[in-house]
Amino acid sequence: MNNINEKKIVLCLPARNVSKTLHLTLDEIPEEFKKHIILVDNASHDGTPQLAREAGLKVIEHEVDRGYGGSQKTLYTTALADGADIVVMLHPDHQYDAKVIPTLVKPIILGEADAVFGSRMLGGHPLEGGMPVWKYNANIFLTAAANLVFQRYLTEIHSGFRAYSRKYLETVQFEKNSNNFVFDTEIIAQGMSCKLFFREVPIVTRYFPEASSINFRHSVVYGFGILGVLVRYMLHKMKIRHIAHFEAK
Ligand SMILES: Nc1nc2c(ncn2[C@@H]2O[C@H](COP(=O)(O)OP(=O)(O)O)[C@@H](O)[C@H]2O)c(=O)[nH]1
Ligand SMILES: [Mg+2]
Repeated sequence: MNNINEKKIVLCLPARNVSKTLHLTLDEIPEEFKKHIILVDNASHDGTPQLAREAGLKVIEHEVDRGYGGSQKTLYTTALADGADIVVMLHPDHQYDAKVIPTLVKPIILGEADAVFGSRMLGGHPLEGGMPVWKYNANIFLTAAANLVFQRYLTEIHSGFRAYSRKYLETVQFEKNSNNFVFDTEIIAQGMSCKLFFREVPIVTRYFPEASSINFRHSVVYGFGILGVLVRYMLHKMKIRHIAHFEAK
């Protein structure tokens, strides 16, 4: 089993008010990856679920806001129940180039990695792509802190464009993670703790008004949330405090 036709690849789209960008995102997905797409709508009020259904996607609605992390929990639980071998998280806000999906899933198909992240840092031109300078600096600082704590090297821990193997999602306790944006860091910490293998592929950066809702104040809260995960990971690894959700299922 090392060919794309033998693997069930399910695209997972966490969505909140993406009516302006959904079609732009879908149009970039290569044809052979359009078979299995799930969109979890997190209490949108701009008609996102209807639009997604019309586009032929499997749609699950959170009528009450359950957060970005909560949306991923529903997505991965559904994808695993649907028999996914590989899950790709793609933001439907057109921030990431879906044409890269074949490159993203390849190391998992080849059995070389359990998780593959699109990295804007590896892409080389995050500032030219419009990433604000303060975000660039925070990204470098938080990724460096994560590399120190995990003792593994990644160029970016904030990517919203990721592929996970079934094994990854069956190993880590992602259901126990937070319902907000810190979910993305917690799921990495769990994979590190369970000694799973990571890979990165270069991606370009896109910034435009609809691409990011997180303002400076929320980013500071998010940054401290990430540092909190790193501290808890360290305490767990040093056996000072046992944190059950860093263990394998
Ligand atoms: N902001 C926000 N985005 C959500 C939520 N649930 C799902 N999403 C989706 O998560 C993705 C990332 O959100 P975004 O605000 O663009 O974050 P950023 O790109 O990391 O700054 C987008 O595709 C949103 O539509 C939520 O509760 N809040
Ligand atoms: Mg975004």
